[in-house]
Amino acid sequence: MSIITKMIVNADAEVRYPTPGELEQIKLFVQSGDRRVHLVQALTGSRERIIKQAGEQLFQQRPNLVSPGGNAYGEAMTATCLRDLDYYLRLITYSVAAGETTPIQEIGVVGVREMYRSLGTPIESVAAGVRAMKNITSSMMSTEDANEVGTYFDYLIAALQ
Ligand SMILES: CCC1=C(C)/C(=C/C2=NC(=C\c3[nH]c(/C=C4\NC(=O)[C@H](C)[C@H]4CC)c(C)c3CCC(=O)O)/C(CCC(=O)O)=C2C)NC1=O
Repeated sequence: MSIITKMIVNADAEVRYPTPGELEQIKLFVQSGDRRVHLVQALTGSRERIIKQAGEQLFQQRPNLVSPGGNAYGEAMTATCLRDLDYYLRLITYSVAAGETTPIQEIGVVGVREMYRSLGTPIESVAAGVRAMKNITSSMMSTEDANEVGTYFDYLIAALQ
């Protein structure tokens, strides 16, 4: 839920007008809008590079994944693995835009353990792939931008441990 939707739901549940504190939060959210849009554009514009390099790093660190018997072995499975990284980077852009972790949580985290277990995909290696995306992204950005985006990567990495 966005911060504005949340404010409306909370206020309406108590049949009251928005509080000064809620309005202050909305003001901060609006003021940070240009920044968030700029970060989403940076991530979106570099998505192919981020995913390609993260895949290379992951398979270099964990060659078993792409060896016979590995979950990402063979062209189609490797492509599906990179697609999952793309899915997660996309969810990160949603969360950066919304200024909160809810999109990552609701779309990409709920039930993910069971899902990867049933696919035989080692979830800690998915986390390693996301960590590689974080490092590549950080190296392309200012420290301030990298810190802001980094909080969403960290949230996702922790959820995939
Ligand atoms: C946006 C939310 C969302 C997520 C997260 C998602 C993940 C997701 N990954 C899948 C498969 C897969 N995911 C991987 C991923 C990997 N294997 C590895 O060894 C690596 C560690 C890793 C890449 C980093 C692979 C190889 C498959 C195919 C497994 C198979 O078909 O046996 C599948 C099964 C169906 C399909 O193939 O599309 C789903 C649903 N789908 C979604 O809608």
